[in-house]
Amino acid sequence: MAYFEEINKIQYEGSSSKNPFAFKYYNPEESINGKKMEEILRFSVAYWHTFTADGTDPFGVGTAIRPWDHLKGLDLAKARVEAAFELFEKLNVPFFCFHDSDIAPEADTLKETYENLDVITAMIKDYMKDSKVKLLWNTANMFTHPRYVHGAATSSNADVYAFAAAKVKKGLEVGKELGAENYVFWGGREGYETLLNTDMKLELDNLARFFHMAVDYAKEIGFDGQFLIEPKPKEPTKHQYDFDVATGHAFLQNYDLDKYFKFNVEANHATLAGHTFEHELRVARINGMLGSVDANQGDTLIGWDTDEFPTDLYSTTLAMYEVLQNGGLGKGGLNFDAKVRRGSFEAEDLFHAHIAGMDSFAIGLKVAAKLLEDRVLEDFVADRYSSYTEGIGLDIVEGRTDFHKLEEYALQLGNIQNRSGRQERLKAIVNQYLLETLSGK
Ligand code: XLS
Ligand code: CA
Ligand code: CA
Repeated sequence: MAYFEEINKIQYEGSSSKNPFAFKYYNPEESINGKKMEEILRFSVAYWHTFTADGTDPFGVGTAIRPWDHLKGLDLAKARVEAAFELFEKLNVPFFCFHDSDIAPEADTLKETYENLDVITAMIKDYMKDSKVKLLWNTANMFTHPRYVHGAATSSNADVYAFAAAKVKKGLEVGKELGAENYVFWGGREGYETLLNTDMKLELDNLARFFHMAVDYAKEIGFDGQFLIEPKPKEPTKHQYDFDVATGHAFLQNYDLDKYFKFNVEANHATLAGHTFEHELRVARINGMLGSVDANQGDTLIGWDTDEFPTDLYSTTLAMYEVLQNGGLGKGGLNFDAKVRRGSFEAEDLFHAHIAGMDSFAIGLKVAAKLLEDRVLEDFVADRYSSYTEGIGLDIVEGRTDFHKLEEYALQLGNIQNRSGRQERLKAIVNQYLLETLSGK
């Protein structure tokens, strides 16, 4: 059965196309620096936003109209798998991601929940056999059910901790079964509301123990996916332990976990942490910790995690600049952790949204590749720091100085001369590259 009958396979038609169901910039076969666009961008559909969510927001019930609305329980779960593979094929997206509870209903007991998961995992595995679509990552939902009221791996209740461990154990088994390239930990309830009732040290120690046990179990069963932590500063918890990449990195280093993990960086979580998307990507990249990306965007006028489809070309350009400088994303990808707006409630909006996101990242990729090819920012930055390539600067970076030598040098300095940072000029150049790419030059 087809769920999106009216919609045919989305093709690349070029920037002059007026067809709403066509890519204008995303051309999977196009070669950028000797690699196919498709291989660099590694797009992924987020199962929860596209097949499970219904448009509910903190003030209103769902608005989405979906062809599977009349179904319930496992029948509903199965219909979603069918619809998902239809959408993946039609959009020509190579990856998808899910939480355990997105694909199969949670039952009253853990054992029954496992049984539901087994049924749907087998079905997904079957669909994957006839498709080139792969699982970018899976994860465990350890935030929706009331048992996680005080957290999961940081809960004050050891029974909850054990339950969460069982969920992740099963998740790794499912990931292995489906050949997941990564496994994600996002700690939405791993944090605290007030220090008055919180043993922060015990919670952090327990979280680290949890991660070590996950690493051990992955080794035990031969799961070779990459482990990713997804930082977020707040929402739903007031203070989340994986606040941002820098905080998460310090945690991983503290507990001797940094060799087993990388980061899944989400644009909207960067915004909530008071950073730009490119800042978070840069911090991950320069520390060798950039694993994967949740490609969405936030809204500075709404204070929560709006998970919008990415359409800001400036942001996709600067993001792809980091990705290219990273030498690509390896096992990671660009996962659209993004939802259609509540007012975009028709099924075809799911296609418009993904097309917009894919085209926006394709443009970002092209502009970033051109900027890098012409060494626009590289040459400027290299020149800006040229004082470290000779004289006292070279002595500093090569470790030949101490405070005595630097003082001696400083005392004989006359008037210190600085040079302009040229921020406005650089922004104008980025705009020029963007507009040239858009006009097909
Ligand atoms: C929520 C997070 C979540 C993770 C996966 O804000 O983005 O969806 O990506 O649990
Ligand atoms: Ca996310
Ligand atoms: Ca989010």
